Amino acid sequence: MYLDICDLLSIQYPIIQGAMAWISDAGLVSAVSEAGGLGVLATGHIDAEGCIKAIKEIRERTNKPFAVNIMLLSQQADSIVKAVCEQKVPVVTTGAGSPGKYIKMFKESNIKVLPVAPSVAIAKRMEKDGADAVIAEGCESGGHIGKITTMALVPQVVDAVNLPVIAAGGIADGRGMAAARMLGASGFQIGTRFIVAKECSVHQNYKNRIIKAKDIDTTTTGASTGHPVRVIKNKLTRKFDELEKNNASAEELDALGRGALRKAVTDGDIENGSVMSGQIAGLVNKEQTAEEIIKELFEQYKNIICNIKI
Ligand code: TUI
Repeated sequence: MYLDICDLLSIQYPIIQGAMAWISDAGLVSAVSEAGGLGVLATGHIDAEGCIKAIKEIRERTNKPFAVNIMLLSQQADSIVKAVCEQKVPVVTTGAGSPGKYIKMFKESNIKVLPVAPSVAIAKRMEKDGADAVIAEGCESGGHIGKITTMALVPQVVDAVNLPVIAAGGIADGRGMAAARMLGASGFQIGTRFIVAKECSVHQNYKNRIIKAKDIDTTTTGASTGHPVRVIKNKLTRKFDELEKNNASAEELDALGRGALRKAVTDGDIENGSVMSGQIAGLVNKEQTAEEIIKELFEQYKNIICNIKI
């Protein structure tokens, strides 16, 4: 079903900023929302108190709608859901699991729910559970990913559910948005390009690494534990490869990954830290404000869509 995602979410442009743990904080979220997209606060790395503080900070900086992402693998998910409902945020996105048990609470607080679905079966379950739209996220995305590409996933999810579909994974410019629109998507989630937004507080080394990245610079770690994570190749990923080759236990792999994202994002250690990034990083080549990014994305998208020839 095509439905104007801007009407559903009361935003100006159909651009949703992907939640990124340690990265999408109140500064980036409020800048994206203020520019007319949907800023999404990541909570995978914070507790309920930190989440409430960030929500208040966002509200001090913008009156426009924003979302909070619930990372369902987080030990704090229950308390963050409670906080988000009390704060009556307008929109929630979810990742890394099924939000089914929370949907009643979200609805009672008048919160729109947009779960990430990495497969058709999961998207159908999200629809049955009461989602307002689904985010079909292909494995080109950075971070924790599913198994199939955006190109293959989006049209299959569009055919399988009677909900608006937001495409995610491998989109960083107006061409990617137009391509996803052709597959039936009503909105576009973009993560990697917003890492280099001027308002993004990630360490400058991380931004520079994204800007320098080439098409084949990402890999996945943790495939053997059932939680593959897309990151930029470095010393850490070579250690993961070595451990996985030697059939290391899930505990050993978890220990290597623990604290690694913070090391890259906060300390700027891009060799020993986890530099999560989508495969589209090779296309991201300059720092801009969130407003410049959103205006450029939409202008390019509009020009393509309005000039399509057959
Ligand atoms: O969640 C993400 N991306 C993330 S979370 C994250 S933090 C992390 N760090 C290390 C290991 C694991 C996580 C970094 N990146 N994207 C959304 C996403 N959701 N990708 C895949 C899924 C997903 C998977 C299974 C959504 C639903 C699902 O359902 C399973 C079920 O049985 O219900």
